[in-house]
Amino acid sequence: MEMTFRWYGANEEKISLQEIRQIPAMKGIVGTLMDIPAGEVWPRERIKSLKDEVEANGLTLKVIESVNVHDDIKIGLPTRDQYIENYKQTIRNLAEFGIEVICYNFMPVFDWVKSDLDYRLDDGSSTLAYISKNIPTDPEEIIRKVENSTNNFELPGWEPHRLSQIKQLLEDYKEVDEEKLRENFAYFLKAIIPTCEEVGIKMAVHPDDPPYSIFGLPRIVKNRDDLDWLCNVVDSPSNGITLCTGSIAERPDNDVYEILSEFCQRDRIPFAHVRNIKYLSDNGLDFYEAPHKSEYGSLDMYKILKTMYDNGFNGYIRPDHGRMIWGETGRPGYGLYDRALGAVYLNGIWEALEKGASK
Ligand SMILES: [Mn+2]
Repeated sequence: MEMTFRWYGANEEKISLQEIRQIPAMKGIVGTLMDIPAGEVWPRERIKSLKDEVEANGLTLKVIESVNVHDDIKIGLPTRDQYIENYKQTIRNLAEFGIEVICYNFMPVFDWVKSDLDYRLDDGSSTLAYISKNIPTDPEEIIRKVENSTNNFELPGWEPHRLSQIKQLLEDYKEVDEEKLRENFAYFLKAIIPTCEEVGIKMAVHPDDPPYSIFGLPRIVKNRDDLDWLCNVVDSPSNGITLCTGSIAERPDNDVYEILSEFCQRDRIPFAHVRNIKYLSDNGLDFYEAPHKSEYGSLDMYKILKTMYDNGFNGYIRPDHGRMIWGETGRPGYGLYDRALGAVYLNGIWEALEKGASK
């Protein structure tokens, strides 16, 4: 297991690499080139300078999150083949600089969705929440809502340029149901996984967040059976999962421990996001992102890490989101302090597991 921290790049961040390095036992950065639009090739020189910058600060760059998949690939338009070729070139370029894992997702139009980016907890901290009644029925309204609460940071998956064409995008997805989306996903994987095998990259799909359909758009990476489908459609160790405990558990009928156990055993989890969530309703559909420690949320973090440990997890891990605490302001979900606390807590559990096992 190697602990990592998501970092958006010097021009996109107020958190410095040096601050991240000072988090005890922090080893690596989960990096990105946020300004490169989906569909374009990531230039070698940009990857190199990111890697040099990260390494100059005593950290490693082995994981990228995300290389976004162009909508034409998800919709299945004839233009997809060029975008897939570009994606393959990006894979080759990243491998050349030692990248091992690429996190991505296959969600139509919207990446993650939350209703509240500044949800106040009793202790005065703020966090992200999903309260169904606060999700507008009009998708344009959720875009306005999110744009108004970003603290002027661009949020991953919420690229203003792309979402400014939301009407057209929704129109383009009109004929894409679950079956069609699955077909297009298989087409994409069959095209890129051989390249990944050739250069030693593992693709790691992030589960849908939330893991069910919203705004009438199909979602196909939402439960155990979907993950099983994914692993089988191209049966390769290069075709893996970013197991995000929070996203998977946003549907309480998903047994996050069982899913972790199965897909660790199948060696398909090269990267994990580990966070806790607190259910606010019996159906579990309303929740907020809780502090990492088990007692604050609805997930048992010890059981999560023990399941990973016992089933041979040897990939990269990061605390997923964090609250805003101690007066910090910044990109919602991605402050320094609470994510640092999360990383240290997860590392502590892992040390106990390792030492307990060697007794
Ligand atoms: Mn996640």
